[in-house]
Amino acid sequence: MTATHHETATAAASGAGATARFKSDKAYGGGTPPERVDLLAREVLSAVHDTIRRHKVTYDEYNALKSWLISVGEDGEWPLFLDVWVEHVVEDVATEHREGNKGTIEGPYYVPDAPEQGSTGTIPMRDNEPGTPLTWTGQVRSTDGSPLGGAKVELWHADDEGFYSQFAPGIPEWNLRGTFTTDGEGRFEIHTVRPAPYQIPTDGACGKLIAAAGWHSWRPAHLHVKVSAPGHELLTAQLYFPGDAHNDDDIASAVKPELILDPKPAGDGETIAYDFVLDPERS
Ligand code: MBD
Ligand code: FE
Repeated sequence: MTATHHETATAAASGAGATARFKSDKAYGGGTPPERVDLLAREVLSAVHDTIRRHKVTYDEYNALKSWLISVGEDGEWPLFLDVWVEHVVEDVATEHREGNKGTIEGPYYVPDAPEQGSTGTIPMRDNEPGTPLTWTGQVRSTDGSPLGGAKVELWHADDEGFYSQFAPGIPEWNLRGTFTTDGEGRFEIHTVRPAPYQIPTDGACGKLIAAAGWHSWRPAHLHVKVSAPGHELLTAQLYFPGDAHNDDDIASAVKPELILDPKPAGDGETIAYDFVLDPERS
């Protein structure tokens, strides 16, 4: 199948989708106590004030910021902006106690409840889905080495053009999104295709910031996963491919050396072996 959504993929449409997804699915942090809001809001504002004084920010620059912030909301790009430039630090802090697998950011394009595929299966994809076929075998274990049968491995990733189903037009709803459940020995085998690198939309507010600052707009190709098992902390991670030009300068700062795969050629595609170790929940 030839993908034809190129012309119609817009920042505003994928941003609106990501914003709706977030609002339908996430707690808002409404329980944050006033002392904490006071402390954090004051410190962030104070860092802004310091920057203005240190660099003698002008009214022109202040108005450029104001109009840009308005456009982030209009384009629905708050999820994209925050997940690209802020989430990686939140993730580091949230998982620094872990002994098991390194994780990384979730990003804006996760959708829960992707179709169940069992322990061995093919992720939902189109007939003749473009891209190098990928066979991934792995095992989920606890930090004490015991295999975790019945663990969930939720996998979602971009297609061979860098587009995500449900956030770009013209792609079937659950394309390249699936839930796998490990067998009694904690093992799984997943068939999919290699994703392409991801470019931040150039026509939205985030793209305007990138262009205005002279940055590049790329994330390296990646597979997103959430791995979960009863009594264990949820692991959110991404896996990367060696040699990707942007592994060293991911715009979202989400690559860690432990998350880079070692694919081996096999037939008309490649195989990867990657296991997960989950931390037991802390009491
Ligand atoms: C992505 O695909 C992604 O994973 C992140 C973190 C941000 C933007 C797009
Ligand atoms: Fe992604």
